Amino acid sequence: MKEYNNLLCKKNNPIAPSNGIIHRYENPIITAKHIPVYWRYDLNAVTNPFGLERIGVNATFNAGAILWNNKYLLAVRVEGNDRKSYFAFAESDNGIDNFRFWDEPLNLPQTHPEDINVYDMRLIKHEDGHVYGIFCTEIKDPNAAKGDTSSAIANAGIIRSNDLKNWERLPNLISPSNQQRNVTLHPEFVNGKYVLYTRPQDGFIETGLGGGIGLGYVDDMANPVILKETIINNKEYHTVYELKNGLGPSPIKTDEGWLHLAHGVRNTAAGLRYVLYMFVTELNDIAKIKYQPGGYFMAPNEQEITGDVSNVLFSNGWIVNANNDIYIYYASSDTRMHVATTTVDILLDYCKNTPEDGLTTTNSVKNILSLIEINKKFM
Ligand code: M1P
Repeated sequence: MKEYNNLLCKKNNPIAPSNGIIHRYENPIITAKHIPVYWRYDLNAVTNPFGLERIGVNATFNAGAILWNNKYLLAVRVEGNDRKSYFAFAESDNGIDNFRFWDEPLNLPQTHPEDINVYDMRLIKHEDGHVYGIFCTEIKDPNAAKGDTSSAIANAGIIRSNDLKNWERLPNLISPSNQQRNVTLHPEFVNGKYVLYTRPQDGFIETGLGGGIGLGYVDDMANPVILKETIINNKEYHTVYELKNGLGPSPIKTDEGWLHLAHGVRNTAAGLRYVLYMFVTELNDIAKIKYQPGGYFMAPNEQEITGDVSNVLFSNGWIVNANNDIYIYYASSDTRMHVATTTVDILLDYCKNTPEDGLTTTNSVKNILSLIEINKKFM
Protein backbone atom coordinates (compact mmCIF):
# COMPACT_ATOMS: atom_id res chain seq x y z
CA MET A 1 0.00 0.00 0.00
CA LYS A 2 2.92 2.29 0.78
CA GLU A 3 4.50 1.65 -2.63
CA TYR A 4 1.13 2.19 -4.27
CA ASN A 5 0.60 5.54 -2.54
CA ASN A 6 4.13 6.68 -3.41
CA LEU A 7 3.42 5.88 -7.06
CA LEU A 8 0.20 7.91 -7.03
CA CYS A 9 1.94 10.93 -5.46
CA LYS A 10 4.89 10.94 -7.88
CA LYS A 11 5.38 14.29 -9.62
CA ASN A 12 5.66 14.39 -13.40
CA ASN A 13 7.93 16.90 -15.13
CA PRO A 14 8.18 17.88 -18.78
CA ILE A 15 11.12 16.43 -20.68
CA ALA A 16 13.40 19.03 -22.26
CA PRO A 17 14.08 19.73 -25.04
CA SER A 18 10.84 19.51 -26.97
CA ASN A 19 10.43 20.03 -30.73
CA GLY A 20 8.39 23.12 -29.90
CA ILE A 21 5.15 21.40 -30.89
CA ILE A 22 4.53 19.29 -27.78
CA HIS A 23 6.02 18.56 -24.39
CA ARG A 24 6.36 14.96 -23.35
CA TYR A 25 6.67 14.06 -19.64
CA GLU A 26 9.14 11.96 -17.64
CA ASN A 27 6.69 9.31 -16.45
CA PRO A 28 3.69 7.51 -17.87
CA ILE A 29 0.59 8.91 -16.14
CA ILE A 30 -1.25 5.60 -15.66
CA THR A 31 0.14 2.07 -15.65
CA ALA A 32 -1.20 -1.31 -14.53
CA LYS A 33 0.38 -0.54 -11.14
CA HIS A 34 -1.99 2.42 -10.70
CA ILE A 35 -4.98 0.06 -10.47
CA PRO A 36 -6.18 0.10 -6.83
CA VAL A 37 -4.67 -2.65 -4.71
CA TYR A 38 -8.12 -3.74 -3.51
CA TRP A 39 -9.21 -4.49 -7.12
CA ARG A 40 -6.34 -6.95 -7.38
CA TYR A 41 -5.67 -8.46 -3.97
CA ASP A 42 -7.88 -10.19 -1.45
CA LEU A 43 -6.91 -8.17 1.63
CA ASN A 44 -8.22 -10.76 4.08
CA ALA A 45 -5.23 -12.50 5.66
CA VAL A 46 -7.40 -15.54 6.41
CA THR A 47 -8.51 -16.14 2.80
CA ASN A 48 -5.24 -14.87 1.30
CA PRO A 49 -2.54 -16.03 3.74
CA PHE A 50 0.25 -15.70 1.14
CA GLY A 51 -0.79 -12.20 0.07
CA LEU A 52 -1.10 -13.24 -3.58
CA GLU A 53 -2.51 -11.12 -6.35
CA ARG A 54 -5.87 -12.61 -7.34
CA ILE A 55 -6.92 -10.54 -10.35
CA GLY A 56 -3.98 -9.32 -12.41
CA VAL A 57 -3.92 -6.30 -14.72
CA ASN A 58 -2.04 -6.56 -17.99
CA ALA A 59 -2.22 -2.98 -19.26
CA THR A 60 -3.87 0.44 -18.96
CA PHE A 61 -4.17 2.32 -22.25
CA ASN A 62 -6.31 4.05 -24.93
CA ALA A 63 -8.24 6.38 -22.61
CA GLY A 64 -11.05 8.75 -23.52
CA ALA A 65 -10.79 12.17 -21.83
CA ILE A 66 -13.01 15.00 -20.65
CA LEU A 67 -12.74 18.03 -18.37
CA TRP A 68 -15.35 17.35 -15.69
CA ASN A 69 -15.98 19.42 -12.54
CA ASN A 70 -12.53 21.00 -13.01
CA LYS A 71 -10.88 17.57 -13.02
CA TYR A 72 -9.01 15.96 -15.89
CA LEU A 73 -10.96 12.75 -16.22
CA LEU A 74 -9.95 9.69 -18.22
CA ALA A 75 -12.01 6.64 -19.17
CA VAL A 76 -9.11 4.21 -19.19
CA ARG A 77 -9.09 0.93 -21.10
CA VAL A 78 -7.93 -1.58 -18.48
CA GLU A 79 -6.99 -4.99 -19.79
CA GLY A 80 -6.90 -7.87 -17.34
CA ASN A 81 -4.55 -10.81 -17.45
CA ASP A 82 -7.53 -12.64 -18.97
CA ARG A 83 -7.39 -10.32 -22.03
CA LYS A 84 -10.79 -8.77 -21.32
CA SER A 85 -10.80 -4.99 -21.35
CA TYR A 86 -13.08 -2.85 -19.23
CA PHE A 87 -13.39 0.87 -18.50
CA ALA A 88 -12.33 2.63 -15.32
CA PHE A 89 -12.38 6.35 -14.63
CA ALA A 90 -9.29 8.05 -13.22
CA GLU A 91 -9.00 11.75 -12.40
CA SER A 92 -6.32 14.32 -11.70
CA ASP A 93 -6.37 17.98 -10.62
CA ASN A 94 -3.71 19.13 -13.07
CA GLY A 95 -4.00 16.57 -15.91
CA ILE A 96 -0.33 15.60 -15.63
CA ASP A 97 0.15 13.60 -12.45
CA ASN A 98 -1.59 12.13 -9.38
CA PHE A 99 -4.24 10.32 -11.41
CA ARG A 100 -6.46 8.28 -9.08
CA PHE A 101 -9.06 5.73 -10.06
CA TRP A 102 -12.62 6.09 -8.87
CA ASP A 103 -13.73 3.49 -6.30
CA GLU A 104 -14.93 0.90 -8.83
CA PRO A 105 -14.59 0.18 -12.54
CA LEU A 106 -17.56 0.94 -14.81
CA ASN A 107 -20.21 -1.77 -14.77
CA LEU A 108 -21.15 -1.29 -18.41
CA PRO A 109 -24.89 -1.72 -19.11
CA GLN A 110 -25.49 -4.45 -21.69
CA THR A 111 -27.47 -4.64 -24.87
CA HIS A 112 -28.01 -7.44 -27.37
CA PRO A 113 -25.74 -9.03 -28.47
CA GLU A 114 -23.82 -9.00 -25.21
CA ASP A 115 -20.28 -7.56 -25.56
CA ILE A 116 -17.48 -10.12 -25.47
CA ASN A 117 -14.87 -7.39 -25.18
CA VAL A 118 -14.98 -3.59 -25.11
CA TYR A 119 -12.29 -0.97 -25.59
CA ASP A 120 -11.15 2.52 -26.64
CA MET A 121 -13.90 4.79 -25.34
CA ARG A 122 -14.22 8.33 -26.67
CA LEU A 123 -15.91 10.75 -24.24
CA ILE A 124 -17.83 13.56 -25.95
CA LYS A 125 -19.79 16.44 -24.43
CA HIS A 126 -22.42 17.00 -27.11
CA GLU A 127 -24.40 20.21 -27.53
CA ASP A 128 -27.58 18.20 -26.85
CA GLY A 129 -26.51 18.29 -23.16
CA HIS A 130 -25.44 14.65 -22.75
CA VAL A 131 -21.99 13.19 -22.38
CA TYR A 132 -21.57 10.26 -24.75
CA GLY A 133 -19.18 7.35 -24.38
CA ILE A 134 -18.57 5.67 -27.73
CA PHE A 135 -16.45 2.55 -27.66
CA CYS A 136 -15.62 -0.53 -29.61
CA THR A 137 -17.68 -3.61 -28.81
CA GLU A 138 -16.51 -6.93 -30.11
CA ILE A 139 -18.15 -10.32 -30.58
CA LYS A 140 -16.98 -13.52 -32.21
CA ASP A 141 -17.92 -13.59 -35.89
CA PRO A 142 -21.01 -15.83 -36.01
CA ASN A 143 -20.04 -16.81 -39.58
CA ALA A 144 -16.46 -17.81 -38.68
CA ALA A 145 -15.43 -21.14 -40.19
CA LYS A 146 -15.29 -24.15 -37.88
CA GLY A 147 -12.05 -24.04 -35.93
CA ASP A 148 -11.56 -20.30 -36.52
CA THR A 149 -11.51 -18.93 -32.98
CA SER A 150 -10.10 -15.52 -33.94
CA SER A 151 -12.46 -13.86 -36.42
CA ALA A 152 -14.45 -11.13 -34.77
CA ILE A 153 -16.94 -8.41 -35.57
CA ALA A 154 -16.23 -4.97 -34.17
CA ASN A 155 -18.86 -2.28 -33.87
CA ALA A 156 -19.52 0.97 -32.00
CA GLY A 157 -21.26 0.69 -28.63
CA ILE A 158 -22.86 3.84 -27.22
CA ILE A 159 -23.65 5.00 -23.69
CA ARG A 160 -24.71 8.42 -22.44
CA SER A 161 -24.98 10.16 -19.11
CA ASN A 162 -25.47 13.50 -17.42
CA ASP A 163 -23.38 12.83 -14.31
CA LEU A 164 -20.86 10.22 -15.56
CA LYS A 165 -22.06 7.89 -12.78
CA ASN A 166 -25.37 6.68 -14.22
CA TRP A 167 -25.11 5.54 -17.83
CA GLU A 168 -27.83 4.69 -20.32
CA ARG A 169 -26.90 2.10 -22.94
CA LEU A 170 -28.16 2.94 -26.42
CA PRO A 171 -28.34 0.44 -29.30
CA ASN A 172 -25.11 -0.35 -31.12
CA LEU A 173 -24.45 1.55 -34.34
CA ILE A 174 -26.05 0.34 -37.58
CA SER A 175 -24.00 1.42 -40.61
CA PRO A 176 -23.26 0.28 -44.17
CA SER A 177 -20.03 -1.41 -43.01
CA ASN A 178 -20.08 -4.62 -41.01
CA GLN A 179 -16.82 -3.69 -39.18
CA GLN A 180 -16.46 -0.40 -37.32
CA ARG A 181 -13.71 0.76 -34.97
CA ASN A 182 -12.55 4.24 -33.98
CA VAL A 183 -16.05 5.73 -34.07
CA THR A 184 -16.62 9.05 -32.35
CA LEU A 185 -19.21 11.81 -32.27
CA HIS A 186 -18.93 15.35 -33.62
CA PRO A 187 -19.69 17.62 -30.61
CA GLU A 188 -22.23 19.80 -32.46
CA PHE A 189 -25.31 19.17 -34.58
CA VAL A 190 -24.81 19.68 -38.32
CA ASN A 191 -28.03 20.65 -40.13
CA GLY A 192 -29.93 19.40 -37.10
CA LYS A 193 -28.33 15.95 -37.21
CA TYR A 194 -25.77 14.09 -35.16
CA VAL A 195 -22.56 13.29 -37.03
CA LEU A 196 -20.47 10.22 -36.30
CA TYR A 197 -16.91 9.78 -37.51
CA THR A 198 -16.41 6.18 -38.58
CA ARG A 199 -13.73 3.81 -39.86
CA PRO A 200 -15.33 1.17 -42.07
CA GLN A 201 -13.40 -2.01 -42.84
CA ASP A 202 -14.12 -5.17 -44.79
CA GLY A 203 -12.50 -7.46 -42.22
CA PHE A 204 -11.62 -7.32 -38.52
CA ILE A 205 -7.93 -6.75 -39.32
CA GLU A 206 -7.90 -6.03 -43.05
CA THR A 207 -9.38 -2.83 -44.42
CA GLY A 208 -10.03 -4.50 -47.78
CA LEU A 209 -11.93 -2.10 -50.04
CA GLY A 210 -12.97 -0.14 -46.95
CA GLY A 211 -10.78 2.03 -44.77
CA GLY A 212 -10.30 5.74 -44.31
CA ILE A 213 -11.94 8.09 -41.83
CA GLY A 214 -15.58 8.47 -42.74
CA LEU A 215 -18.56 10.37 -41.50
CA GLY A 216 -22.25 9.65 -41.42
CA TYR A 217 -25.38 11.39 -40.20
CA VAL A 218 -27.76 10.11 -37.54
CA ASP A 219 -31.21 11.57 -36.71
CA ASP A 220 -31.53 10.17 -33.22
CA MET A 221 -28.82 8.64 -31.02
CA ALA A 222 -31.46 6.36 -29.50
CA ASN A 223 -31.76 4.83 -32.99
CA PRO A 224 -28.22 5.24 -34.36
CA VAL A 225 -28.53 4.37 -38.03
CA ILE A 226 -26.09 5.70 -40.65
CA LEU A 227 -27.41 5.16 -44.17
CA LYS A 228 -24.43 6.59 -46.06
CA GLU A 229 -20.78 6.97 -45.08
CA THR A 230 -18.52 9.52 -46.79
CA ILE A 231 -14.75 9.08 -46.52
CA ILE A 232 -13.11 12.40 -45.62
CA ASN A 233 -9.51 11.22 -45.06
CA ASN A 234 -8.22 8.23 -46.95
CA LYS A 235 -5.29 5.88 -46.53
CA GLU A 236 -2.59 6.56 -49.13
CA TYR A 237 0.38 4.78 -50.71
CA HIS A 238 3.79 5.43 -49.11
CA THR A 239 2.55 7.63 -46.30
CA VAL A 240 2.36 6.99 -42.55
CA TYR A 241 -1.28 5.98 -43.10
CA GLU A 242 -0.64 3.64 -45.99
CA LEU A 243 -2.34 0.57 -44.50
CA LYS A 244 -5.10 2.17 -42.45
CA ASN A 245 -6.04 5.13 -40.32
CA GLY A 246 -8.65 6.03 -37.75
CA LEU A 247 -9.82 9.10 -35.91
CA GLY A 248 -8.68 9.56 -32.33
CA PRO A 249 -10.78 11.76 -30.07
CA SER A 250 -13.56 14.03 -31.33
CA PRO A 251 -12.24 17.23 -32.91
CA ILE A 252 -11.57 20.49 -31.05
CA LYS A 253 -13.30 23.61 -32.40
CA THR A 254 -10.96 26.52 -33.13
CA ASP A 255 -11.41 29.86 -34.91
CA GLU A 256 -9.72 28.38 -37.97
CA GLY A 257 -11.40 25.02 -38.21
CA TRP A 258 -11.89 21.69 -36.47
CA LEU A 259 -8.61 20.30 -35.16
CA HIS A 260 -8.32 16.52 -35.57
CA LEU A 261 -5.95 13.95 -34.10
CA ALA A 262 -5.80 10.55 -35.81
CA HIS A 263 -3.61 7.47 -36.04
CA GLY A 264 -1.97 6.17 -39.17
CA VAL A 265 -0.73 2.63 -39.66
CA ARG A 266 1.83 1.16 -42.02
CA ASN A 267 3.30 -2.28 -42.36
CA THR A 268 7.00 -2.93 -41.74
CA ALA A 269 9.26 -5.97 -41.51
CA ALA A 270 8.81 -5.64 -37.73
CA GLY A 271 5.00 -5.59 -37.97
CA LEU A 272 2.49 -2.73 -37.90
CA ARG A 273 3.65 0.74 -36.87
CA TYR A 274 1.04 3.13 -35.41
CA VAL A 275 1.82 6.87 -35.32
CA LEU A 276 -0.30 9.97 -34.66
CA TYR A 277 -1.03 12.63 -37.26
CA MET A 278 -3.23 15.71 -37.47
CA PHE A 279 -5.50 17.56 -39.87
CA VAL A 280 -7.94 20.48 -39.76
CA THR A 281 -11.38 20.55 -41.39
CA GLU A 282 -13.39 23.61 -42.44
CA LEU A 283 -15.61 25.09 -39.73
CA ASN A 284 -18.60 25.18 -42.04
CA ASP A 285 -17.89 22.01 -44.01
CA ILE A 286 -16.68 19.27 -41.71
CA ALA A 287 -16.12 16.90 -44.62
CA LYS A 288 -13.50 19.20 -46.18
CA ILE A 289 -9.84 19.03 -45.13
CA LYS A 290 -8.35 22.52 -44.84
CA TYR A 291 -4.83 21.69 -43.66
CA GLN A 292 -2.99 18.39 -43.35
CA PRO A 293 0.66 18.52 -42.35
CA GLY A 294 2.77 15.79 -43.94
CA GLY A 295 4.10 12.88 -41.92
CA TYR A 296 3.54 12.04 -38.30
CA PHE A 297 2.86 14.38 -35.42
CA MET A 298 4.06 11.89 -32.79
CA ALA A 299 5.73 8.48 -33.11
CA PRO A 300 6.88 6.11 -30.36
CA ASN A 301 10.16 7.23 -28.72
CA GLU A 302 12.77 4.88 -27.17
CA GLN A 303 10.74 4.29 -23.98
CA GLU A 304 7.40 4.04 -25.76
CA ILE A 305 8.34 1.69 -28.57
CA THR A 306 8.15 -1.57 -26.65
CA GLY A 307 5.21 -3.10 -24.85
CA ASP A 308 2.42 -5.56 -25.27
CA VAL A 309 1.95 -4.57 -28.92
CA SER A 310 5.18 -2.77 -29.77
CA ASN A 311 5.66 0.23 -32.07
CA VAL A 312 2.25 1.74 -31.35
CA LEU A 313 1.12 5.22 -30.33
CA PHE A 314 -2.64 5.54 -30.06
CA SER A 315 -4.79 8.39 -28.78
CA ASN A 316 -8.53 8.61 -28.26
CA GLY A 317 -8.62 11.40 -25.69
CA TRP A 318 -7.58 15.02 -25.41
CA ILE A 319 -8.69 17.98 -23.34
CA VAL A 320 -8.60 21.70 -24.10
CA ASN A 321 -8.92 23.84 -20.97
CA ALA A 322 -10.05 27.45 -20.47
CA ASN A 323 -6.52 28.76 -21.26
CA ASN A 324 -6.55 26.93 -24.61
CA ASP A 325 -3.91 24.52 -23.34
CA ILE A 326 -4.26 21.08 -24.85
CA TYR A 327 -3.57 17.83 -22.99
CA ILE A 328 -3.07 14.93 -25.38
CA TYR A 329 -3.62 11.59 -23.68
CA TYR A 330 -1.90 8.85 -25.63
CA ALA A 331 -0.95 5.25 -25.01
CA SER A 332 2.30 3.60 -25.96
CA SER A 333 2.49 0.09 -27.32
CA ASP A 334 -0.93 -0.90 -25.92
CA THR A 335 0.60 -0.86 -22.43
CA ARG A 336 0.53 2.49 -20.58
CA MET A 337 -0.88 6.01 -20.70
CA HIS A 338 1.09 9.23 -21.20
CA VAL A 339 0.32 12.91 -21.53
CA ALA A 340 1.79 15.49 -23.92
CA THR A 341 0.94 19.17 -23.63
CA THR A 342 0.66 21.97 -26.16
CA THR A 343 -1.75 24.81 -27.04
CA VAL A 344 -4.43 25.49 -29.63
CA ASP A 345 -2.28 28.22 -31.24
CA ILE A 346 0.74 25.95 -31.53
CA LEU A 347 -1.24 23.12 -33.10
CA LEU A 348 -2.88 25.47 -35.60
CA ASP A 349 0.55 26.85 -36.52
CA TYR A 350 1.84 23.28 -36.86
CA CYS A 351 -1.08 22.30 -39.12
CA LYS A 352 -0.93 25.41 -41.28
CA ASN A 353 2.83 25.69 -41.75
CA THR A 354 4.17 22.16 -41.86
CA PRO A 355 4.49 21.21 -45.55
CA GLU A 356 1.90 18.77 -46.83
CA ASP A 357 3.01 15.29 -47.84
CA GLY A 358 4.07 15.74 -51.49
CA LEU A 359 3.85 11.94 -51.93
CA THR A 360 7.27 11.69 -53.66
CA THR A 361 10.90 12.00 -52.58
CA THR A 362 11.40 14.87 -55.04
CA ASN A 363 8.62 16.87 -53.43
CA SER A 364 10.00 16.19 -49.94
CA VAL A 365 13.43 17.48 -51.02
CA LYS A 366 11.79 20.53 -52.66
CA ASN A 367 10.25 21.43 -49.29
CA ILE A 368 13.69 21.27 -47.61
CA LEU A 369 15.28 23.37 -50.36
CA SER A 370 12.65 26.11 -50.03
CA LEU A 371 13.17 26.19 -46.25
CA ILE A 372 16.95 26.49 -46.73
CA GLU A 373 16.40 29.31 -49.23
CA ILE A 374 14.26 31.24 -46.75
CA ASN A 375 16.77 30.61 -43.95
CA LYS A 376 19.73 31.98 -45.94
CA LYS A 377 18.64 35.49 -44.91
CA PHE A 378 18.96 34.53 -41.25
CA MET A 379 22.25 32.65 -41.28
O1 M1P B 1 -2.87 -2.56 -31.40
C1 M1P B 1 -2.93 -1.27 -31.90
C2 M1P B 1 -4.39 -0.78 -31.97
O2 M1P B 1 -5.11 -1.62 -32.85
C3 M1P B 1 -6.45 -1.27 -33.10
O3 M1P B 1 -6.51 -0.06 -33.82
P1 M1P B 1 -7.11 -0.06 -35.33
O4 M1P B 1 -8.54 -0.34 -35.17
O5 M1P B 1 -6.88 1.27 -35.93
O6 M1P B 1 -6.37 -1.11 -36.03
C4 M1P B 1 -7.27 -1.10 -31.84
O7 M1P B 1 -7.62 -2.35 -31.36
C5 M1P B 1 -6.53 -0.36 -30.74
O8 M1P B 1 -7.16 -0.60 -29.52
C6 M1P B 1 -5.07 -0.78 -30.61
O9 M1P B 1 -4.39 0.12 -29.76
